[in-house]
Amino acid sequence: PKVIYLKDYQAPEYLIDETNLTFELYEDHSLVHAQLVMRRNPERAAGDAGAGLPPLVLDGQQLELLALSMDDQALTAADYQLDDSHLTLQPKAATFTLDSTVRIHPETNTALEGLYKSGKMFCTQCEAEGFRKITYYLDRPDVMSKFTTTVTAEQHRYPVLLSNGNPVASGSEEGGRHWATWQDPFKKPAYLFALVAGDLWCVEDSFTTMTARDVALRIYVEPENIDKVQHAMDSLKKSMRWDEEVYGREYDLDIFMIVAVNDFNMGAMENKGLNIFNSSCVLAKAETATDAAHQRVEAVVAHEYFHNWSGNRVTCRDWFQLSLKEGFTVFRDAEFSADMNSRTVKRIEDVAFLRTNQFAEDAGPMAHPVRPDSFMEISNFYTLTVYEKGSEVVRMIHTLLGAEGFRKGTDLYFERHDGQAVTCDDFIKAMEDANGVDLTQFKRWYSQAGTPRLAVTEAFDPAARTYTLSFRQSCPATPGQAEKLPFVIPVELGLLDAAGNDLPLRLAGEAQAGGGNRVISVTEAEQSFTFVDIAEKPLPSLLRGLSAPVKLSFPYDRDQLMFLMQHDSDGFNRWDAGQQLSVQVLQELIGQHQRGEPLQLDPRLLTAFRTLLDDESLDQAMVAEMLSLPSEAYLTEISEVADVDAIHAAREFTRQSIGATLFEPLLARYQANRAISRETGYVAEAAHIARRTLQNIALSYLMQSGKADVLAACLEQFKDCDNMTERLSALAVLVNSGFEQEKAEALACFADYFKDDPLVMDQWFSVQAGCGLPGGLERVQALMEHPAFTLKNPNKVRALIGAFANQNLVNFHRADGAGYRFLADHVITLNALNPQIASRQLAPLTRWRKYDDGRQQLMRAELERILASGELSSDVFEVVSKSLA
Ligand code: BAL
Ligand code: ZN
Repeated sequence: PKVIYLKDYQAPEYLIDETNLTFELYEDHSLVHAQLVMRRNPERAAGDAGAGLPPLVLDGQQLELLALSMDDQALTAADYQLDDSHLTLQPKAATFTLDSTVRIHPETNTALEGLYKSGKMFCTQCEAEGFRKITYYLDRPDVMSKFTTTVTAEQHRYPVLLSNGNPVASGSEEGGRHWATWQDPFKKPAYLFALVAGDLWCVEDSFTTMTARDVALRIYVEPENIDKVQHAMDSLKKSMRWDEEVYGREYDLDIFMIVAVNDFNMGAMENKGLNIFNSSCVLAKAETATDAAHQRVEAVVAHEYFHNWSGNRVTCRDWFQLSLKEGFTVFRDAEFSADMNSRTVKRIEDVAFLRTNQFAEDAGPMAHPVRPDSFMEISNFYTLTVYEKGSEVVRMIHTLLGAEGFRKGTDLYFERHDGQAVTCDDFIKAMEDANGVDLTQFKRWYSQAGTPRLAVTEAFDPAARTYTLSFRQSCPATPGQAEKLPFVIPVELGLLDAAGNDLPLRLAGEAQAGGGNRVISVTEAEQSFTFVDIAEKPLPSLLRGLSAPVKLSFPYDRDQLMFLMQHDSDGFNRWDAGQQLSVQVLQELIGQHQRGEPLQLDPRLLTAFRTLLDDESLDQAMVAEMLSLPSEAYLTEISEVADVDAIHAAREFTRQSIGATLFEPLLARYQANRAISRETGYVAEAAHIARRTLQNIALSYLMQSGKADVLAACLEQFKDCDNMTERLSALAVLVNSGFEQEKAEALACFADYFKDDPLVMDQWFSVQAGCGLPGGLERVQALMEHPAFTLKNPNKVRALIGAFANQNLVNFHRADGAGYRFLADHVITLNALNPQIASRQLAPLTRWRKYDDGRQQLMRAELERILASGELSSDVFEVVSKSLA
């Protein structure tokens, strides 16, 4: 495959003012008629007088060209060149109309890109480059066009026919077919095109916008899911209101539709006026979806809705700018979730995810800047770096400018660029111009890959009453980037006195002290900040809320971390101090395991956890977060060389010690919370979610004891609850226990009851795939044969293969390499079926440098086997070849 470079970007030679599409959908093929009203791009026309018009090169893949005409003149094969990805022809005039008819095969499209069938319905996924599998087109985001779409299909099978914009006409045809025409008044790139045809039911509601316009809201699902839509509808209305209140952004069409489909590569897609969702990100009711799933639905509905402005009204000039819309929109959805739920807990969850997964990507062979410089396959760049780190970059701008300054910047950005396809630089320029600041150095966050390190030391001078913090920043080399220049690192901090209060802060040279929390900007490789009027040596609380996506180090001892856990005014840093304490304790145990010594847990961790459990005034959600140990994946990420077995042994030993030593307070919390669950039934509110989370964490620790009465409590919860949060937690605890008979019965009973609900079965697969008890690979191999499993459904692949390789590290990294062989076998099969999903599943193998020599060799051998396995998709080829480089 060819490498595409950002530096080679050129504006399009031609533009498409109007796109008129007619789809004829049949069971064994479909026909697409496209009429494109085109003209020479004036931006590129300077030399035309002498040189004549350049050729028109349209993108097109897997299309059978049946007819082509220009300005109503039929073209023959002599008039154009056709290869497997382009149609090239020579326009005779600067404006012209091109008509084409192609035949495509959605019914056999297993890549789920372009037009395809999910179950019995037709649907589309065009981002990033799927539209070229629908018709010949200028399939690039800077070509924006007004679309009119007519869909014709058999009425009985496909009573609902949808596309972008507003419905303008419909009717019946002979032979039991019918049609509908949709018109989208907003110009858009082809990646935002959508079409759906199916036997769907919908839940309808309405929203009155800030200028008192009524918008019809419809969520379409297959009939059996009609009772799982209310939560998404509520989330949609909250999102629409929030975007008006926080960003001043109003919805612009008269109708907003969401469609749920079972087979979908991504989480969801923001097509203009017609969002298409993976059913896992829209369907939720208490009996079948956990609290976490409900929160994910709320977040994804918001994310896709927010794209209407950050993505659709203002879109990307080219795919290197993907983070322009994704980083910004992730930041917007994270702030929305923070406002709807607990801000601190949301930040904790996001940071734990970022540190475990994005930091690992930044340290691996696929590391790339938030705005990549090159790619082979753009689908490989829908990454945690573009999304999550991109969001952190926007968050830092928010931190540096403050909420008001940031809003001034977004107002200017939307005003200046509405209807345009723009770049990350345009976004920054709007922030600069609206605030009168210079973000030139800050922009290195877009161009330099890797996670910066920030090492901090302190010096207290009692005589001068000064306290100095010295920062040293560095950033490891990443592929293609050996040296990095200093970043702008906003560090939010406080200094705690002996009683745990924030001291008023005054930097040397400042006239007076400010509050106890402030942001300083570290901009140089080495830089010191001296605080004055400091009578006694304080304890610093650094990088509050993770104010920059960096790895911070400060030589805290364990007593200091325990102090911060209790006293830091910043909830996030209280949690983070607990995590650092746990990491220190776990790393000590890992060392003991490696040296063959008996494991001895530092009792201070148990003391800290007991304090949390005993304090009933604390927010239960925070207690639950703080009682959660760092994951094995995170412990792997922060290791130089990850010792899989030692990490697993240390963490399991700690869990057992917690369960044994804190049995009484854990049981008290469990019983009290479970009693409320029984009494109130399921309540979807934050306080109840927090209570259930703590209840289930307590249960998982208690079960480590192996006591019969804990088993009885677990079985009681499994059988006698009214919601998936309690049921699935009880099942997971059983699956990870040694109670073989009860486990088998519970799994069978669950599968029998929920066998017809694919999303619940995904959870059933995941719980088993993640079980770290010996024999994990064999269990997963057996589950691959289960009738509910299929490689053709991305959710199933993620639930079983993905959960095994990413969350069951001790089994996946078996020393004999059988886990690696298993994954490689399925990547090879998936490469032919669905390249995007195949490439995604590869990630754990790409991290081979983290492991010991033996495992490194085994992992590399599997990557080489994939490379030699035959014709590889560009998706898989890019990841494998970069991993082996
Ligand atoms: N644009 C792809 C799906 C999403 O990020 O919303
Ligand atoms: Zn997005």
